Amino acid sequence: TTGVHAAWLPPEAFRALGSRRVLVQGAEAGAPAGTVHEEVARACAAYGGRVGRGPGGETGPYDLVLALTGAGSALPEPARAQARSARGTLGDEGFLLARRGGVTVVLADAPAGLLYGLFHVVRLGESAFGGEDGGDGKDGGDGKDDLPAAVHRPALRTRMLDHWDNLDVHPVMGQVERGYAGGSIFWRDGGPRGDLPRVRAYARLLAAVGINAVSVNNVNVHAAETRLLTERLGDVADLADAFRPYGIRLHLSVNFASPVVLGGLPTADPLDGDVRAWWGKAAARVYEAIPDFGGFVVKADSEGQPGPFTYGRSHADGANMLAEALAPFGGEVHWRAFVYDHTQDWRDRSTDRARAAYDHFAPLDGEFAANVVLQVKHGPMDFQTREPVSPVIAAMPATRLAVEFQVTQEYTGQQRHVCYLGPMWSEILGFQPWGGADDGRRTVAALVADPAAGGGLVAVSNVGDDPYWTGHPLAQANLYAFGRLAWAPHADPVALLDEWIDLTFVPLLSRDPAPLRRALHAMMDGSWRTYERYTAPLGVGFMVRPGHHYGPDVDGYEYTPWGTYHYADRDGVGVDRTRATGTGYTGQYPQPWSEVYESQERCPDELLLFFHHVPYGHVLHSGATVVQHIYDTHFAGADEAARTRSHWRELAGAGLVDAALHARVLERLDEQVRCAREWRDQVNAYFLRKSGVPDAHGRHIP
Ligand code: GCW
Repeated sequence: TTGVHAAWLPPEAFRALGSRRVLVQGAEAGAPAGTVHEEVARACAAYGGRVGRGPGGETGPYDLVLALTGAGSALPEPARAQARSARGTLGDEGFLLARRGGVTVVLADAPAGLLYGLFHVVRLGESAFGGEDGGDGKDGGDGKDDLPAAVHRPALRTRMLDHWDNLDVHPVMGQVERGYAGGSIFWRDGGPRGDLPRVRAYARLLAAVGINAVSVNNVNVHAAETRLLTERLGDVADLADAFRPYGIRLHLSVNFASPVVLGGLPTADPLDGDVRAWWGKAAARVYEAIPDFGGFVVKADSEGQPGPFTYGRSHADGANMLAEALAPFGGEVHWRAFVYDHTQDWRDRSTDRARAAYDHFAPLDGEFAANVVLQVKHGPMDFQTREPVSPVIAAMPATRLAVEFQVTQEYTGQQRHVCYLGPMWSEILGFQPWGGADDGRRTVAALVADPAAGGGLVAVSNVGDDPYWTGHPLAQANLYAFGRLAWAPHADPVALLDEWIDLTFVPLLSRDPAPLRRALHAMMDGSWRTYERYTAPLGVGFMVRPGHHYGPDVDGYEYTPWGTYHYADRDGVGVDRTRATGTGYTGQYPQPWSEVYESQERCPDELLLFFHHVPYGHVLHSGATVVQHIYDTHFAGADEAARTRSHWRELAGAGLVDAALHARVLERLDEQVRCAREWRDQVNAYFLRKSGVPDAHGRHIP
């Protein structure tokens, strides 16, 4: 759509494909295979290639064949033989890629696979055709640029984005809750925004990174949004129509109290017959309008949202009731595990917010219906810059679990700071809840990928109606990396950054991209750790300004009811979550972590203050005392932020990135540098004052 940045799908990224002779077989199977033909036709029109869709070779011979394995004898060789042997092995979304005798072949058993195969070819660029030279398809089949057949399948079945979008501007949260990229691309003034081309453009970007599910409204379901399930269903169906061609199923966040609010029933008790019947009818109406509807997302009994507790029922009762309504249609319930007491007294050291999800849900393991997915935030608190992996993930073997990330950077710089989250997510996905036992095969990624039990990966989207989609143009990389990691959790996040650079910037360049690549890596590879250095230290979390959560306020949440304390006093800092003397949270982990985290000596430095309250003079593994570490990292982090800006400044006028984009990023970097200094000074001054320990290097602490 015009006026909107093309992100990782600029037309130029289709040059290699668009200048070839391409056969698309199977487009007639409908969405999303038809999309493949449309994409190829557009690329060929732009770059002089030709596209055929029929059997025979009317525009052949072909450089690229994209086909369903079922196409059989309608395919030219070598695709025909390959289709014969691959047929039935590729799954709903997988594809095979091979190159033989100058022909690149992409085969899929099902239409979605063909679409993912197409975008894979786009990512490969010239190398899909044998590289920069000699890959013109006229090599006479001497085999020198053959590629052995490789099968690609998504590791996770569900790869989902949740939008926290409201229909209208919410008085406190704005339109998109924790949104840092403007208004919603779906809604405006209480109704549909009506820009379906923009929604399609979004769907296309998501398909290109493998996302296959989206929820289009906030998990805090306010009055108007409650009606998306009923009166506004037509608007939801319009969105589903825009997502469908890209293989993306639409979901809705629903209000647990809907039977009361919408249905006029006296109760929303999940065991009440009328309530169950109401949900059954509601689900049937949804599927009439949207036959491939994905299901419901539910935040219940959490931060004031209604839920089964009102009726003395459990989360399993609530989730299973909705599951029963959706089951006849193949829908799923994403029930969120983000449940805790937000009316705590800071003096009460026996209540620990970190314990809450496990305490609520682990006892329910095995009680959830087969089409319920329990959606668990990756950490026990709330999307902090550094948290341990949630113990819930290892505690519910008989429950389908999805892990939730936050691409929108609520606590990681709010899309004003450069903070590439790929490395954080990759650490989480690679975490071994049972340590090296079981040969270390059971990682978080493996748990959510399990074909029978895995619920996949979900993230809160960072997109809005901003011309760059994400407010900060470089925050596009987070969305890109999330999708790619949900497809291939073991991918190297730095390599994903290269993919993103190669698609977003490089195709637009006629000059050497190396300086741009170097600058972006210098700015982004370590940006999460940089952000960590100048914000809350050693895993203790928060220290943000209450309400909007941007910028430093060390004691901002210290005396509030939210359960997010650091307990700093004149002697020390940190939360004692041990079994021996603290809240007992460490006992929620299996071995070896329950022992590792319990021990001040063995606990990793970066999580020390999450698990332990220690004196300022406590010596870390790094050799520094806690208070000196705080000073050192805050000076270093703020300096690194300034260096990040220098790298970007050096690109000015070099013609490597568009001038408007350069200006937008620079404006954000100015704010990052300012804010990083503010963090440095507030945190350092706070701990200097509390501890009375001067900086060993005598640096000025204002
Ligand atoms: O992180 C907190 C946010 C809330 C959000 C909540 C949740 C949508 O501050 O804005 O509500 O988490 O995940 O439900």
